[in-house]
Amino acid sequence: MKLDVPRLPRRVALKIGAGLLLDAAAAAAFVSLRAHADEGRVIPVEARRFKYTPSEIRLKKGETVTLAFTAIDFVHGFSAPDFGVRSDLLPGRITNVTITAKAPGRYTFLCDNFCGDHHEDMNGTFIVE
Ligand SMILES: [Cu+2]
Repeated sequence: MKLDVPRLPRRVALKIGAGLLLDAAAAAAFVSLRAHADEGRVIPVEARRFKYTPSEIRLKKGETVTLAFTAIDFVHGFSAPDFGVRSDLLPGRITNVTITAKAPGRYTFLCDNFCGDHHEDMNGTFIVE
């Protein structure tokens, strides 16, 4: 007995395949947008000997933000002890650090990679309101 398996014409099969791929791409884009939205607004911060710009960053209580660091002249560090985060900031790339401002107050962040004579002056403040 011959099994009669229906076969889709090749062009239709290709179209269905492409459609599934597009759906997968759309779903992936949606997921990455969602992930991005959860990381809050993006605040660009430049790190160079011996300062961060901006050095004062205002946040709202409960706000989650992503700090997008660009190191200009050295592998600076970023350490925010009150937020339990630190990162190396490599020149030539953007380093993203996401933090959540839990309680109002002033919190210091600082460079924790020795970067020269005024390294200890390289710091900044989060002001959470
Ligand atoms: Cu530094």
